[in-house]
Amino acid sequence: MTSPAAIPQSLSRRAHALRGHVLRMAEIVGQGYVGQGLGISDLLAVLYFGELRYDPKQPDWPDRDRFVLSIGHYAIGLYAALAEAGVIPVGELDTYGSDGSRLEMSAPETTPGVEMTGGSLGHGLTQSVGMALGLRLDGKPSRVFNLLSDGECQEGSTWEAAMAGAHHRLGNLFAFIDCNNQQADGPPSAIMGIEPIHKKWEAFGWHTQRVNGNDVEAIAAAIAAAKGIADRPHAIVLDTLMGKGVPLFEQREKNHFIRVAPEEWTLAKRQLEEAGR
Ligand SMILES: Cc1ncc(C[n+]2csc(CCOP(=O)(O)OP(=O)(O)O)c2C)c(N)n1
Repeated sequence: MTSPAAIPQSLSRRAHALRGHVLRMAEIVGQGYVGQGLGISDLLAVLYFGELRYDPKQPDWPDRDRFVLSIGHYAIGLYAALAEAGVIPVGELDTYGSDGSRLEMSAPETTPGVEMTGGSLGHGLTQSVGMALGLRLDGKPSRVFNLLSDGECQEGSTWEAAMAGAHHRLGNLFAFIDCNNQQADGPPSAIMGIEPIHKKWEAFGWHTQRVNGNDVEAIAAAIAAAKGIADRPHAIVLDTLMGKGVPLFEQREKNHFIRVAPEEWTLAKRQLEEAGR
């Protein structure tokens, strides 16, 4: 079981390692949700190496904290974290997205460490509210950490769940909203604007903070502050940069699903290496 005591420098190193795993998986399939995996690595490093209570050798340990990935297509990031944490073998990452692999492009709950089958967006917070309520009714100390997207904030089911979470005063529920300012067809402001999104969570009765989602210290501090409040669920809005750590991908205009030319991988890996120095 991990203890929530890692220091920020080691968290940055972990985030860098996760980005390396993301590139490795993406290069094998040649395309995909690379920008999301790179953008969310800082949060996943803070959670898996500084906050979550889990046992890598016993992923179904009943008292574990639950990490619920609403956005199934971000699986590439989650697999990177699960491999780095020792829940799945690092070598298995090479099977990502291939026929018969446990590491499907959209995470299925049959894979160790995955709590919810993703794919259909807008269901993660509803399930997380149910889990948090159930855990509390069972007298369990476990907490639920849900990662959802800015695009999911356009879905009614998210707000029903937000209302229920506040009504039941679920202090054991933490929602991270990845505001990477992209959805499949462009920025949310051009599709259906969601801002000021932190004020909406606040208005729904959640203890709300907004931080730079690519700053491990800021994320860890926000979680620490949230833990001081027991009678409300917690929303932490993360402003992230898709492709973070690899300028080649940071600068792509439409980076929801990136197609990468074979020769670009060498540059991408070199850029990540330089960012990690
Ligand atoms: C209910 C539902 N509607 C539509 C889709 C198709 N879809 C897959 S990813 C995606 C983009 C959603 O935007 P966001 O969640 O912000 O993801 P990002 O662009 O940051 O990856 C869409 C519309 C889906 N998976 N589920």
